[in-house]
Amino acid sequence: MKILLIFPPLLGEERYGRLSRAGSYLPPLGLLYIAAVLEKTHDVRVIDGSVGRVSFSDILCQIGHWRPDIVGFSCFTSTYPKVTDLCSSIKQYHPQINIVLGGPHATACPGEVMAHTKADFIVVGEGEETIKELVQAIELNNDFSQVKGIFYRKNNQVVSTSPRPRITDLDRLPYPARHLLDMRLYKPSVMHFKKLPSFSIMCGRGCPFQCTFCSCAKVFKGKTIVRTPESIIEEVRFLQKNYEAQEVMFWDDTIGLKKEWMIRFCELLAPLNILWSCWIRVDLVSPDLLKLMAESGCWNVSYGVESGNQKVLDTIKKGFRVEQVRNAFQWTHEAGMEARGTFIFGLPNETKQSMQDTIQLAIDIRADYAQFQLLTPYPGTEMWDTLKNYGEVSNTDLSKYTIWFPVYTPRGLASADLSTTLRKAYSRFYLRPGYLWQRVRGLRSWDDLRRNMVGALSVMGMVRN
Ligand code: B12
Ligand code: SF4
Repeated sequence: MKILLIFPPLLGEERYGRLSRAGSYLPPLGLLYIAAVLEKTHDVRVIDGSVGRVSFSDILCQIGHWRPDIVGFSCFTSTYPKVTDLCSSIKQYHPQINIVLGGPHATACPGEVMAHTKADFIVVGEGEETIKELVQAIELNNDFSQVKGIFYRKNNQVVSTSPRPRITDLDRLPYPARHLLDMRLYKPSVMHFKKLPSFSIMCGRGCPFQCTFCSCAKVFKGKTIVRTPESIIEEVRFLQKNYEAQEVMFWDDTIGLKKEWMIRFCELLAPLNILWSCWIRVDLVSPDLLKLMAESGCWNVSYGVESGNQKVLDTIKKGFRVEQVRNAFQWTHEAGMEARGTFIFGLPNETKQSMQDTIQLAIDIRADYAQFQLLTPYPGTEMWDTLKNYGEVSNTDLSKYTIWFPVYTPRGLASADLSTTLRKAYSRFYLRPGYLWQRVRGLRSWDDLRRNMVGALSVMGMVRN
């Protein structure tokens, strides 16, 4: 069968607002995992509308020329309105095409998505096993009730099948089909790489923590399942050999849940002579682990700090203390690595003072890069269900649910407070003499200088009124 997989168009400006120049443009690994299992037995093409300037008409033209049997979309909350429009256009001109949706938003509210779009199927959660069976059922005109983990239409009704169990052995999965996209189009955010090309890799799926704003646990429900260090190292080698990778980024929700796993991982990475970076929780690191990470090539560690106020951290069930944030940043610097933090404004119980606490914490811990963003509630999260207890949704246009627009206002604050604080946070943090000196002192090459200049220009765009 001919299958076209699409990551909907989402321009840099729509995704990152004023920071578009500094944003990350990374391949859609979820869609490429789906492509990898399908291309073994089908003819598969992928369009990634998050890079370049892919328009609706480009997509419709490709569909008109190639005439796929199935079109699959990856659907985030922010891209849901575009997916809805594209489904309608496809059905209008090519009613015979089967449309399948997957990804975080389709997984979080499949019934609603079926009701409001012209999609024929939704694959809930992890998609590799389900899509194989679903495509086979479409090809053979079989009964869909046997395909676990889907929503579909039957006699004008939306029906669902029993849940699909999680894939327990991730080592068996093929690598994402990166060869179906032009990898030269992708680039991490300016301050998130030292050398190019740099590739993103996933080491596992799921997260055992319960932060109320996070939708990660929804797609990969239940257990956190990780690949063996050996399998990941093989993928790194593959990327070095086939794409001349100079650097890899581990984009797992949180790496290093088990210390022994992490130690083995570092030991195997060290001889590859590759730079790497990862996301980890502040309460999972220790000075000795960070030292080991640095010795094996890690130069940059990102932490989801979220808030500098303990009451707010407790409200979102973050599960760590501000003190642990301070320690993690200090130890990371002592190990010789950069430490980055992401911070959210507008969380439940947020006040003007707590937002100041957050900015002050980012400064105190000498974060090498701070990403301040606005709370964006996503369907399927605990926060989504309890929003009304703490404030109100001020914007229901889901295309604005990209973390840069004030869409939710906690009680006691106004929407304008959030936008103003966001701008002030960037200027207070980045335009300090101490920060500028920290960056200048860290310059090691012309490339470093160039990346810092691009970052600086983006920050100027952000702080401008
Ligand atoms: C890496 C990453 C990024 C990268 C790359 C994004 C990309 N192009 O994929 C960057 C930094 C660019 C990014 C940006 C954003 N991201 Co992001 N990102 C992630 C992260 C950490 C990993 C994604 C990943 O590779 N997962 C691994 C794969 C295997 O999982 P998956 O993508 O879900 O795919 C599986 C299933 O969902 C399903 N599936 C997915 N698509 C399809 C399609 C079909 C047809 C089928 C059948 C199945 C299927 O099968 C896949 C394989 O099992 C996730 C968190 C997470 N753990 O997933 C957040 C996450 C996806 N991001 C999120 C958000 C909000 C964003 C932004 C809007 C934020 C922003 N403004 O910066 C942007 C916009 C997205 C865009 N257009 O790029 C949210 C989405 C929540 C939601 N409900 O929409 C997540 C879940 C994190 C969170 N906060 O909760 N992101
Ligand atoms: S925010 Fe991070 S630690 Fe919390 S549930 Fe999400 S991925 Fe896990």
